[in-house]
Amino acid sequence: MNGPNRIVILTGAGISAESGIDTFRSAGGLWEQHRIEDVATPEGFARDPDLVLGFYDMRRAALATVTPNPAHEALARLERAFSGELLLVTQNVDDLHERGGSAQVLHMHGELNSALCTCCETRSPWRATLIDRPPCPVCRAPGLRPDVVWFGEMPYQMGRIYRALETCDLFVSIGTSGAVYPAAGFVQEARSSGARTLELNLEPSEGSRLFHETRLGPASQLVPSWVEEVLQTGI
Ligand code: BJW
Repeated sequence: MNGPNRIVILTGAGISAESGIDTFRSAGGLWEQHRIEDVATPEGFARDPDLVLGFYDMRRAALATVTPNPAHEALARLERAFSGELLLVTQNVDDLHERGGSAQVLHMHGELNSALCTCCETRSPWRATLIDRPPCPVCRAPGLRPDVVWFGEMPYQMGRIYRALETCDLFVSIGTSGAVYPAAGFVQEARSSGARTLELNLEPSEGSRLFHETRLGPASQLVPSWVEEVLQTGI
């Protein structure tokens, strides 16, 4: 194959928008209905835990009612058929990549279906509500919080992500506004390592000018056609 041997793909809320999950920064998005500093910071959680636990319980319940779209399914096809190395990094806390068929997904901002114990720091698979203060399955303390990364906290597995960015041939960013670091800086990391960079998004993101190529449109159309391109021509 002539094409890239190593691909890093970063996804954001835009890839799940057509499944019916609100993005953060669009009109009618999550941050229009909730103040970021109230629901997505450790300080907000300390101030009003019921508000934050209720917000994530509501989103976890909503997640069970939606299904993956053709963009998630196309990335799963790519994972199965691509002969090189592929790292799929998502900022999303939903599980639509997994339900769409992807076996290896790195959730850098955590997962809705996981709880983090503030007492023993164990991460446990979680489908139920948290607002009723259930005990941690490991230490039994009633100190569970959503296992998600809030502003001011360190995203998961950054070492592994930066190592992959240093050696990738192609970096593809899908459905993210480029407003939140460190993910917004991945394109520059990849470029400085010599990778080609491609953005697939509904509209130009904050970092569009940093990409070699930007394709605009809905993820459910752009992603399947890009995947076919890679599998047929190797790019
Ligand atoms: C479609 C579409 C369709 C729509 N098809 N596309 C000043 C400068 C630089 C950095 C900082 C700074 N001050 C503070 C910071 C750091 C801070 C930060 O970035 N702040 C910014 C506000 C500037 N970052 C942090 O604190 C992070 N931690 C950190 O930096 O630790 C230190 C560190 C140091 C060195 C290395 C590493 C770390 C933590 C950030 C945590 C973010 N958490 C959230 C919440 C997660 C839990 C939850 O879901 O509630 O993560 S915030 C929220 O934003 C969520 C998302 O993952 C993230 C990104 O959003 P995303 O996915 O881009 O969504 P949108 O809505 O913004 O965009 C959607 C896009 O899709 C749009 O472009 C649409 O057009 C498009 N779209 N429909 C295709 N159908």
